[in-house]
Amino acid sequence: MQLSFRWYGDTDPVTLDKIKQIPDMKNIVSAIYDVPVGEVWPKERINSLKASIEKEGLSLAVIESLPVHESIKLGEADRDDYIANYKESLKNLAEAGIKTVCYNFMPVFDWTRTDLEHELEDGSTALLYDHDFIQKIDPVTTNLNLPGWDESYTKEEMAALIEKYRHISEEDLWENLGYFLNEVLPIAIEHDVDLTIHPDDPPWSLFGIPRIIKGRESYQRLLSINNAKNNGICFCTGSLGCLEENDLPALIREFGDHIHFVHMRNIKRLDNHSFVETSHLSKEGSIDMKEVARALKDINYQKTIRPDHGRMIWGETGKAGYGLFDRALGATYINGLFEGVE
Ligand code: DNO
Repeated sequence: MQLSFRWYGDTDPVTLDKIKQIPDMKNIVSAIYDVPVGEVWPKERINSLKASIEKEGLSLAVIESLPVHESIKLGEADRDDYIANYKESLKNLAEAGIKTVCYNFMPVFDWTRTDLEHELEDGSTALLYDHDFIQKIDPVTTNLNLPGWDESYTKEEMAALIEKYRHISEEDLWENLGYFLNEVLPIAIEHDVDLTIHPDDPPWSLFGIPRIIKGRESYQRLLSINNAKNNGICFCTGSLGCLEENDLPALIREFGDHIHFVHMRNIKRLDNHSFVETSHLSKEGSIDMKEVARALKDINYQKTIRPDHGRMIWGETGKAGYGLFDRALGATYINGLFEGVE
């Protein structure tokens, strides 16, 4: 496996010169953050992102994410324009030598948590998801600063968007995902780029809006759209692990040919669908990380893994889930797990 680290570009307080001091860290996962969703990523921007990473002796291994415009997820009349732009961005990325591109098909809200600074017993802070709270609130009127939300929407725009999704079923969303993949996969295949879909986080419907990438049945259906290896999976242990029924090692063994990117982190499942993010260690959460590593070793996984969210420790402040220290500890733990299982 190739260890990697997410870097949010020049404004990220976690700088490349620090990242490269993490043992065995050579690959960067990044994206272009200031091109509005749906527009083409220009070649020059991709090349300059790549150059800034290479200047530090690291390599840009994965794009996370090339986001999918809501018109595509909603199946609206102008989706073809956005799909054409998506294809163009994919080609530009392929020409720059990028082989793995991550995306998600979560309507409106990407990853959702209710508390970004939940204090753990040891004084560190972590991300928490309280399901009862989510069920009680209206996402438009509640002033929540959730990490995965597209902040470019006004409240009115968000309300209108949510209203549209309330008329969309899971079936409709699957149909729209199929339409999108049937269009973009030929380009990915032609340029040998692996598209990897991130699971819904958490993997269930929120605010009456459908979500479809949740576990085994979702992956079977995804691959029934197209079984090319380029129709890939970003295997996120923390997202899939929110559902106890998801047997992570079994999923890895079953869908391994399509797994081209892995996010490793641990969560502790609490009552009634709530969960808290813990350190990466197996014994601190609900996920047996060693068995995940063993399954990846069994399928001879050679691609990229990144330590996912960390807690905030040692007084660090910064982007929720994406500080340096605890993710670096996670990276070192992952290295140890693989050294052990190999
Ligand atoms: C959160 C991330 C997600 C992920 C996207 C992929 O920490 O795992 O925001 O990047 O869902 O498209």
